[in-house]
Amino acid sequence: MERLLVTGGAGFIGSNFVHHLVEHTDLNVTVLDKLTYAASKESLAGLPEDRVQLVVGDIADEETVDPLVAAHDAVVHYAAESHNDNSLNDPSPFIKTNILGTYTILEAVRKHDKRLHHVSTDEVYGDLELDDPKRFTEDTPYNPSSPYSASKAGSDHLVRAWVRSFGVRATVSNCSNNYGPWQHIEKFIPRQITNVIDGIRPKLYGSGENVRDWIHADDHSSAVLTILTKGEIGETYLIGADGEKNNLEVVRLILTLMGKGADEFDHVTDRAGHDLRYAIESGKLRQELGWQPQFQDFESGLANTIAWYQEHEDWWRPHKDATEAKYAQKGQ
Ligand code: NAD
Ligand code: TDX
Repeated sequence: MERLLVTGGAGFIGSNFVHHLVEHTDLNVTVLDKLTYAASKESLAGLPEDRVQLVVGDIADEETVDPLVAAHDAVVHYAAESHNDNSLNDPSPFIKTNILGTYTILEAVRKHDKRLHHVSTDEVYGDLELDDPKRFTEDTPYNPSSPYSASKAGSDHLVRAWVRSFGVRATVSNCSNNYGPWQHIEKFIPRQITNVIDGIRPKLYGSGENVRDWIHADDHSSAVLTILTKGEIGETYLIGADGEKNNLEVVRLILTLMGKGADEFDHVTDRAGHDLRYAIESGKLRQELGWQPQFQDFESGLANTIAWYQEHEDWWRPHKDATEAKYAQKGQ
């Protein structure tokens, strides 16, 4: 494998993956990205031009996708509409990109017999009770709650069907909540960090008892690279770093790490259909493929992330007012 096509490589996790590839492999990378509101070319700035190329285009456009897939050895598919709150406001781009876009990628890898890794989320499994001793495994039944998670579940099913019916050489991963640099400020952690920088009180949906299982984006990247190189075709791997925290704890930690009082936040209108808890059991990936996360200490990973947003205000500032105006309309 020499040439890799990375869809969505100008987004949060995709750009972290491209940086990871440049640092840890000799691969040449083409990023295919539509450059939606969630993307940023700056996240790829400074990477060696002889190894990383950006093609601006839509994954649902067969004429763009087909020749690119033909010209690469493998595809790692990150491109998606990714924000639950946006999917509640308008589901249509989620259906087009996440379902039709994945279908277009699948038809191209089938036609040209290329290896595919499909990146997905733990949200396809629905949610868990707070006191449930079980966590999500590769055998947990699908039960998505939001238009976003339903569209990702649909894309996963398409990949599994193309493996079984057409012999496409694909793997799937379902990862828990990522944090780290280059995450759009609509998402929970960077929204609260940039709120505190601006003197705005963090906004907690509902009671804040909802639990997310946090993993650093660089650990997600090393897991995807491990699956791409060592994973068994047709298999699904869950990616997680044992990082369960409720939202209240996370907001309090952000506030204290930023020198504020732990209670200087507001409770706001809850998300419709808000999933209560996600938790990943990642034993298969660790035992069969020998992967393990490097960021084991959430507090220090969060402190690094806070420092990154403090140092990169030029990157997020242009989006802050519009992002907050959208939330304000919904009392959030
Ligand atoms: P993001 O919204 O930050 O980035 C998505 C990228 O895809 C953007 O660069 C955007 O321009 C691009 N894109 C969107 N529609 C496109 C289209 N039609 N054609 C080409 N490019 C398009 O998302 P993210 O948080 O980086 O998530 C990346 C992937 O990882 C998604 O598939 C998501 O479901 C999955 N995932 C995310 C998380 C998380 O915590 N953020 C966790 C598990 C899995
Ligand atoms: O202002 C907020 N206040 C708040 O309490 C925001 C934006 C969110 N929240 C809550 C909702 C969730 O319980 O914080 C938690 C995390 O919210 P998001 O950052 O929107 O992430 P989530 O909905 O959990 O989904 C994320 O993880 C799984 C990614 O956005 C998805 O792409 C991924 O699949």
